[in-house]
Amino acid sequence: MMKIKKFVLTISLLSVFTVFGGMSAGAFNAVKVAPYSMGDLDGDGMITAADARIALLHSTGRHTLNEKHIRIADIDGNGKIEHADARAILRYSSGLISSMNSSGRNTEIK
Ligand SMILES: [Ca+2]
Ligand SMILES: [Ca+2]
Repeated sequence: MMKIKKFVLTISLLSVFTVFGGMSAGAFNAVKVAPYSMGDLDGDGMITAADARIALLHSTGRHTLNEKHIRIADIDGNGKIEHADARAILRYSSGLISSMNSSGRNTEIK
C-alpha cells in the first residue's frame, strides 16, 4: 500500500514539475539567488520548479546527483534527498514559504 501511495505521489509531483518546469522563469515565480545556492540545482541563479524536479528525480532514482548537488538539494539537512526536499524547493520557488526550512537555511554552497 505504501508503495502505491509513494508511486502516486511521485507521478503527481512529476506532473506538477513538468508543467511548471516547462514554463519560462518569467511565466512563474522564481527566486533569484547566487548560482548553486541551496536549492539551485541547475545553477542558473534562480530557484524554480526545474530545481525541484531535479531533486525529485534523484529521490526516485531516475537521476543521480553528484556530492555537491546532494548538499545543495538536501534542504532539511537529513543527509538524504527525498520528496520533502523537492517539495520545499517547489514551495519556496512559488512563494508559498519564505525560507526553505525552519532554520532558514538558504546559503551558497562552495
Ligand atoms: Ca535553478
Ligand atoms: Ca533531505
